[in-house]
Amino acid sequence: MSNLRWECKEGNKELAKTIAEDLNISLIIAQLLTMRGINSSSQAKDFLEPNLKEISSAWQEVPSLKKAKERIEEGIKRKEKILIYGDYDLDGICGIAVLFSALKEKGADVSYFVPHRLREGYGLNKGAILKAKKRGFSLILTVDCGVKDVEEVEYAHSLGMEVIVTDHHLPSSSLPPAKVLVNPKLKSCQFPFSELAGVGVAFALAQVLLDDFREEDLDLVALGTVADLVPLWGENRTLVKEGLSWIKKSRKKGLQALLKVSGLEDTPQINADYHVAYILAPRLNSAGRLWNAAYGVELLLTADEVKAKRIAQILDSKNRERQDLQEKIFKEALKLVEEEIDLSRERVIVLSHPNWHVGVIGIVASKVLEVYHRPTILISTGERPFTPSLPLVDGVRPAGSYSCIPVETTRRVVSTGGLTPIGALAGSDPTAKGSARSIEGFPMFESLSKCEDLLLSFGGHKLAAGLTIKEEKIAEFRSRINLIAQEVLKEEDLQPRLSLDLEIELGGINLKLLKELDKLAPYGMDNPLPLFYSRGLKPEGVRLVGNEDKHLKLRVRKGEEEREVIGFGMGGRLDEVLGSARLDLAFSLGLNSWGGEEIVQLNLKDIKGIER
Ligand SMILES: [Mn+2]
Repeated sequence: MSNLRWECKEGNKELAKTIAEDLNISLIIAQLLTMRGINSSSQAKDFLEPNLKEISSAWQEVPSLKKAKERIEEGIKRKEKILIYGDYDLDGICGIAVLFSALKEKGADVSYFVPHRLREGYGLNKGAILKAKKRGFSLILTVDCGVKDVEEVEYAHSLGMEVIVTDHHLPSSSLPPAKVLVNPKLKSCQFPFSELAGVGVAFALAQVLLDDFREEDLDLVALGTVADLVPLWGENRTLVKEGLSWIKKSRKKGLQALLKVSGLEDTPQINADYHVAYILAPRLNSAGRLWNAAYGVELLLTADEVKAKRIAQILDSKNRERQDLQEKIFKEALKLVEEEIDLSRERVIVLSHPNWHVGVIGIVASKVLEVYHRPTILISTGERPFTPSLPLVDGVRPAGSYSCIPVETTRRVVSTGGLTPIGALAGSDPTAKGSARSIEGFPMFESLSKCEDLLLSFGGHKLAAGLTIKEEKIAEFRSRINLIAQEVLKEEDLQPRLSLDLEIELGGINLKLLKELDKLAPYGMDNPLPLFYSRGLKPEGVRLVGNEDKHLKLRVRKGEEEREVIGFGMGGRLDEVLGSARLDLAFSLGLNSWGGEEIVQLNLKDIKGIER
């Protein structure tokens, strides 16, 4: 039985009619546009026909970008050693790669550095800055981080270095005293669009720096922007739409190798919501999660085919390792919920466990949230396994990076295994690290703010956040955040919902519609894949297909019309379908091509059966 509450939107039919007539598009497309916040024909036109040229000329006029360019050019002239200091997630590593190759092209003496996710954590840190100073760097250029690192930027200054911060995160009340601050979220920076990802900001700087719009680097902009879950609107949509088409024709050896190892070599067009989000991004991110993100950067930069192939293979196997680890922690978490949590009393799930891998607890928290549909916070305590940032693995060494292990730790090899000859290091740490995911109705960052006195640090936004806490404070934190939830969260907030766009009759579902829908892609944050529903359908030819009968396949009929339906991973709902005389289905539309024939297929999202 479906426990999802279907929420059907209305859209603005009058407006949709006008837009459809003005732009000569179908009413369905126009309706979907109004549901995505479009409220005029000209907005609809901008959305459907993104314009790269406009973006690039607008960036040339951004004062902070011009200032950054001046400082970098000065550094190149003076033969300064420049360090690009970026974040370890995909947004960060794509941004590093874009700026690194731009600076190389300008003839700069440039290296890059990515902090170790588990040992050093997010953002600038003093240990790494000191190492950079000792190695003779005098200019640090951040990517996707730095806007909150007031103390660290001051520290760099005290050592006689200068910092250019490029970031897209929301600044706190005090800004770092950087030489130049480039952040579209800052009004003073005068960006035309405030929602760029870190790689978008890096790309903007690169093109101002080079006086050239390097379209071939839009492949990296697309990857980072989609993975960072920024809204796929405005400039982001334009960059991603163009960038996706560059991924397949990329001349970057690393991307070619990654496509091959991911089985996407023969896919004609890479899409955002599946190929990037579920196949490419997790592989590229696995380096930073379980290993060292510098290898991700290296893959994106290398011109060496053999090396590219090798790193791509390692990332692929790291990704599998990550999946196994994630699965193991997920099972442990579900067991803990059953044993320790009274769901009728506690609306926020707070679990802690020693040795949970901090690189994956965020993903597991979202999976637990999906099961119970309530805010979930997973905390790893005590000795945590982490992999070292050794610069040489399997004969591959990131050439443009410099290795930096700022914090001396007592090392103890606790396990070996996997493809690479590295064991996990363990250092005991009194600080427990947590990852939080939330639902609509419980703004996580705000709620954590109310627990500030119990936390060592926290950061994030409405739906996702990270925190550190002393182990002995966890119990108190758990009861406090649940008290907050008692006030804030309503019973109905805990009911999982499925947000649907439009009701459609089977007769309206055809290849022409599918082609038209393509105009709305790329799908992602704030521009979801359109979901439809149809009512009173008669099921026919119901069967299970695929590995372990995982998937549900059937035909549905209403009157003269009949369509194919596939429910990926919905094999468990077989009895429900068999026991129903009529079905209401929620679905997206996809293409199924076999034997040279193309048909539209309904990709099932949910079923509501009407019993026999
Ligand atoms: Mn980012």
